[in-house]
Amino acid sequence: MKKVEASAPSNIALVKYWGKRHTKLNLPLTSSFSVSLTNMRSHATITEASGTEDEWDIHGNPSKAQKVLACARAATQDERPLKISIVNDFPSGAGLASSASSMAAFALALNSYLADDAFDLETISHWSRLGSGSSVRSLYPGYVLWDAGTDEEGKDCVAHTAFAASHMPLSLVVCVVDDQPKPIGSTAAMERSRDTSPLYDEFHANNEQYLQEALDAVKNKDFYKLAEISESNCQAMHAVMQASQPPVNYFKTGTKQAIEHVQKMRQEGIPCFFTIDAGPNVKIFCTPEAKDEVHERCKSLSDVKHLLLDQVSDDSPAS
Ligand code: 2P0
Repeated sequence: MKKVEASAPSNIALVKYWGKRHTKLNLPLTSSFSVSLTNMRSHATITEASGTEDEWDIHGNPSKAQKVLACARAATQDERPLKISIVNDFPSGAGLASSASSMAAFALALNSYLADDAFDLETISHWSRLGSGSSVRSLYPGYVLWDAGTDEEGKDCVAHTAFAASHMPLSLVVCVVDDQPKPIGSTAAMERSRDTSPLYDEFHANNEQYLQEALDAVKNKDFYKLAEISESNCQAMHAVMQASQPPVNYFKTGTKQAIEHVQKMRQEGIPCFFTIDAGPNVKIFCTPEAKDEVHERCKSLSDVKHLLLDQVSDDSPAS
């Protein structure tokens, strides 16, 4: 029996995506800039279904994956029922980008199963985007720029590696404050922000400048500039969320504790900065040399359940 497996990493945005120009197609209003990780990954396996229906073994509802599958089927004209398993080797739905990595892994597996790897990465990214916008970034290694594009159908809404991870190596310590699924999903929360937050337009108006400064900081290997831009962009996104009605608040007690801890460590000269996505968990980026110290010092945080270690990766998910 034919069986294919594919995997893709989680990615963390340094300049965030928080709003769409087309909801159904998951086309972002603005471009975003992320790093793809090494350890936190999703693994997709596809085999033949035993009956006439698709069989799903995935975390939560298969609705996002079904959109990716429909797109791959339309491209390949292959309607065979499939048995699909997608496993994340880190907490799912907790703001650790598990939809991104799982949809990227699934789209790669579909290209292998239905098309013997005939489609290129750009086409695969159009499939995976329908399940999760930010999954487009998980298909590329290193520092990744996802261009919002302007085409109505999203033909130019594509990502690429802007810099190799080796250009400016970064380590990551994730403070897991809560590993339960988030109270409101990203798509619904983005719509609420669009409809009610007075800070929504300003956040997007500033995107071009954030992007340029973040790209320059990486180009110049300027860790502290990247820290400044990335924290500022993260705080601006959470301000947009919190100004929504009703507020979108992903922070918990441990989130604030970890943020203060990062600020204290940086004042003491430890090169580190934080970023937070649609969940309470705090991602602390640092130089590889500082990783052990940051890791050790985060162990004392009483409201942090556990720590995950990772680093920016140069391994291509599609290789
Ligand atoms: C990001 N997030 O740039 C931002 C920051 C969450 C906060 O991209 O609606 O689950 O499926 O496109 O892919 C959330 O990503 O959202 C996200 P949809 P998705 O990382």
